[in-house]
Parts: sequence; structure tokens; C-alpha cells
Amino acid sequence: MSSSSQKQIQEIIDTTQGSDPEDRCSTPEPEVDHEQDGAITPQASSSKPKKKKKSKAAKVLNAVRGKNEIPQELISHVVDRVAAEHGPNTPATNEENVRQALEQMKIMDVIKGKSGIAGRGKKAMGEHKFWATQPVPQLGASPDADDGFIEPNKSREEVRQDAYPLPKDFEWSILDINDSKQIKEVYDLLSLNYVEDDEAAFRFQYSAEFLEWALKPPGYLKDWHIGVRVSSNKKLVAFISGVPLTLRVRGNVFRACEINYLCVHKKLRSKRLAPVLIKEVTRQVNLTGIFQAIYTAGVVLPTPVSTCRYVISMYVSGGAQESISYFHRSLNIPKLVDVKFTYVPRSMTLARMIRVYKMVAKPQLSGLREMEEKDVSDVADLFTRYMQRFSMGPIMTLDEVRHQFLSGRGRMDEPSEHYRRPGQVVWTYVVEEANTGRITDFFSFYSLPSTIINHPKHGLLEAAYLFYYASDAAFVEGSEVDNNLKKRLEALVGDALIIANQAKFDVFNALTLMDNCSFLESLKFGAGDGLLNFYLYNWRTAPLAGVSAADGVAPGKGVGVVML
Ligand code: MYA
Repeated sequence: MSSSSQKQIQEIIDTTQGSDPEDRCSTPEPEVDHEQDGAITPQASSSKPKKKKKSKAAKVLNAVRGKNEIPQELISHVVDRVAAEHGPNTPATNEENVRQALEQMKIMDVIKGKSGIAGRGKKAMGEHKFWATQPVPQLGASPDADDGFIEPNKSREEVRQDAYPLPKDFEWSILDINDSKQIKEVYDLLSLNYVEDDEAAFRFQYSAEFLEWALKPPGYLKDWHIGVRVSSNKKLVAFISGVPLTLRVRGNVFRACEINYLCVHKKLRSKRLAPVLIKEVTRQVNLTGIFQAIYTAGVVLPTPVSTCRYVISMYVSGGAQESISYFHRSLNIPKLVDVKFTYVPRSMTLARMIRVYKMVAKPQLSGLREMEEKDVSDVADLFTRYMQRFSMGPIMTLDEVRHQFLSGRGRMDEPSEHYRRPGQVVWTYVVEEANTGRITDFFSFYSLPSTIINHPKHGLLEAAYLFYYASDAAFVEGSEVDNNLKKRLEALVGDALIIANQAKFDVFNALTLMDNCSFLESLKFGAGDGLLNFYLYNWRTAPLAGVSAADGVAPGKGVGVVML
């Protein structure tokens, strides 16, 4: 390891607090590449610091942060791009049309980078040195008609038995998530180094309770919670995790692994540590006889399984994206405006905006109550039937349903107020039919706050995220044609918004998956610029419907997996 790398390690050793963007190491370092055979070899160092290249649009957007008008430069940029892609005579090449469209689509929300909490698809679809070696569909390859694995399973003996080598001065560490000290270490690493928006204004802050809930579903394996420590002081500097699930992709059902929380300390970025972590978790998962995985990322890698095109993001990020998009429903307007998560449009005042987004105090559906232990089997049954609507979805046992929807409801023995218990990470409500006691519907959402980086007044953005839901309205013939399902979902998610508002969330987020497209607009969700790509490892299938329809499947309905 070079002396400058050692210096960086030393800096990490000495780092007692945050690693904010200014803190980021920009010194070019020898890259550590992870070769096919697992050896790590130093590469020639690049002469330029590895800075993210800002798109033209991003520069424009940066320049206008803090202003409320749609800038002329942005309008011209959109007009130029539309003209280049669709010819000069389309309506969107008229500047006034563009201005109006941008206003209507609340593009100012988008351009302020407030929603890019999932990260943006920044990386150009160029060479992927690591991903080119992996059993994933390669970019540009024509989709195979038949679903199936890309590489056949291996016997346990055929799987590499030893951990992949790490650069000198680092060591592997299996994290024990039952140990509160070790969860705290993961929490500390993620809360300072995990996903940020492009403007470095917001960063996910998964709570320790959340991580415990997310990393310990039934049948979880300790060996899939993998950390990297600095050998000398044992500081945790990188992490990746897997949890098991049963996944259905179209007609195939298989055991798989859900990969999440891949994180490398900011000061160790761009040294090819991520591929080593991915290979090590793959090895651990393979050792248990599992060879498929699902994961999501803001970046575009080979190759998203969802093929969604999102027009607003396309204009702003300067390229077509294949992804699922984030939508946001504002709850606490004054705070969201204050932290520049949203803005007051020119045609409105703050007071009027508060009125527009105002919510009633109590949920409206009769028979709505919090889910209890006695509901587990009814909820599981409803969930299983409802999830058949989507091309891809998890299959849950009763234990998994209990874990996902009940176990994260916080400390029951402590007093709670405003629909929120201490330590609560997931909220699940059912609708019970008055006469029969039948569970006809349920919905759930989870809490995932973000740190507001460098704000003088507010430190935390309290965000709720729509999780799973189901309604038996879906099983009534004609319910889609006569809009009954849509209305029922509006009522259900409408109540979720009311509860989230009472529970003091600032914003409620949802993705364009499942049946969400049918109610996002009527419930006053606005489009964000956070893009999320869904990926399958070692599984080939034709593209799944995301924002746009695919293969005759309506928008959203290709994807029925909500990743935490
Ligand atoms: S998504 C959340 C990812 N985390 C963050 O965004 C947190 C902030 N960022 C970081 O901590 C680092 O930037 C990370 C990359 C760790 C992301 N997924 O080490 P490098 C490829 C997959 O020099 P760094 C989540 O948790 C990149 O294209 N690959 O880069 C799901 C390049 O490869 P190639 C990614 O910036 C994770 C190589 O890594 C990602 O220092 C699913 C560069 O490595 C990404 N998000 O570190 C993981 N970002 O040259 C896959 C970059 O080929 C699981 N890269 O382009 C696969 C299934 C495994 C199990 C299989 C079982 C059967």
C-alpha cells in the first residue's frame, strides 16, 4: 500500500467525527483492482482527481439553487434536447410550453436535488470492468426470450472456500447484529457515508432499530453481514449485507438473497473495494446454496431489470434512464420549504400551499385499525393473492409476514403518542369488515429519515416510505375498469398519509411500482428526481414494467418488490 493510502488510513483512524463532502479525500490514489481470480493488484494511478463530472443541466441547476423562477437557461436546455431527440416541430420545442410544463411538473422540486436520496444514474454506460465479469445481462445485449439462470449452480466444494484477499491494513469482520455495539458501528458508518443526493444536501440516516429489523428477517444468516475494518484500530470502514427471501419472477420461484447497504467510507472511495465486498458476499451466499440475488441502486449498472422511462428525469439528468422513480407527498410544508426540499411556486403563497396540502386529523376508513398478531394469517393470505398482480414479487411465510409488518412497531410497553411508538420503524394498518371480522385491506409504511447536511436549523428530514399494501377490491371482477380498485387504494394510502402526518413525518415517499401509478397524482404526490434501478443477479428475464408498460403489463405492475 502506498504511503498516501496509509496516510488516508491514518486519517480514518484519527477521524472522530463526520466526513462531510469538504472532508472527502480527493488525492488520486493507486487503484486496487479485483481480478477475476480474486487477486488484488495495484493499478497505475490516474493523473486526475476522480471528481464527479457534472452534466450541463446539473450545472445550470446548481446555478439557480435558491431561486424560485424557472431559469431561461434550463428552458433553453430542455428545448435543445427535445429538438435534438424529436425534431424541431414538436410542441415541447416551444419555450412557453416548456416553461408551463416545467412549472406544472414541479420541476423546481426536481432541480433542487432534494429527492435524489436514492442517488442518480450518474455513471455513463461505458466500460464496467467488474460488472463485465459477473453473471448479469450485459448492457446492450438483446434480452433472451427464456427466463433462467445465467451461470449454473455450483456444489459447495466448487465454491471458493477462503475469503477474498483485502488490501494490506484491512481485515474482514462478520458483524453480529444481535450486539448493540456492532449495530451502532454499522449505523455510524452508514449515517456518515451512505447514499446522498447529488447536491450533498440530504443523506439517508437508517436508525439502529431499523437496521436490526432489516437485517434480521426469519432465516437470516450472520455470515451475510460483512464488514471491513482497519486492522490496526478495528474501525469499521465498509459494509455489505444480504438477507434471504423467496422471490417469484414471472412463473419461476426461487430462494434468493436481497443485497443492501453496500457502503465504503468516503475516504476509501474509488479503490475498487466495492467489487471485493460484492464478491465476498456472493461467496458467502453461494456457500449456502443460493445463486440468485436482487438489489437496487441509484446508479445505472449492467443491467436494470425494470425498463422505465421517466420524462422529467430524462430532461434534467441529461440522458434516458431505465428506472423506477420516486414521488414525494409533502406533509410539513414550512419545514420542507425551509430546507429547500420543495419550493413555493410563483403562482402560490406559502399560506395557500399549506392549505392545499393540509390533511384532516383522523383516518377516514371505517374498520381501520393497527395490525395485531391475530391478523398475521389473514394479512399473509391477502398479501399472497394481491402480489400475483405483479410480474415479480416476494413470497412470504407467516413468520416473514409477522417480521415485516409487526416486529418493527416499536416498544409496546412504553407510552406512545401521535401514532408513533418509541423505536417504531414500520406502521401496518388493516381494515376489518364490521359484520364478518374479515380483513379486507392492509397498508404499511416505514420510517427512513435523512440527515439534512449543513442546515442551521433542521438536522433531520423525517421521511415515511410506502411499503406493501393489498386490497380485496382487486379480486372483484371489473374493479379496474370501473376504477373501484383505484378509489380503494386512494382511500387506503390517503389514510396512510393522514397517519404519517399525525406521526410527525415531513414527507411521504413512494416509488412508481406495484399499483402506485394509479393514485400518486390524485393524492398530490409530486415527481422527484430520485431514480431507482432494480437488478437481478444471475437471473435472466425480459424487462419488467416500471413507469411505462412492458410486454402488455401496465406501468408499475412489473415490480412488486419494495427494498428497504
Ligand atoms: S445500493 C447503495 C450503494 N451505496 C451507496 O451509494 C453509498 C455511498 N457510496 C458508496 O459507499 C460507494 O460509492 C460504493 C462504491 C460502495 C457504492 N452497486 O470500490 P469502487 C461498481 C453495485 O472503486 P466506490 C446497494 O447497497 C462500479 O460500477 N456496484 O467504487 C445495493 C464499479 O464497477 P465497474 C456498484 O465508489 C448494492 C465498481 O463498483 C455500485 O469506492 C448491490 C467501483 O468500485 C452499486 N451501488 O464504492 C451490490 N456503485 O467498474 C451488487 C458502484 O464494473 C450485489 N459500483 O463499473 C450483487 C449480488 C451479490 C450477491 C449474489 C448472491 C448470489
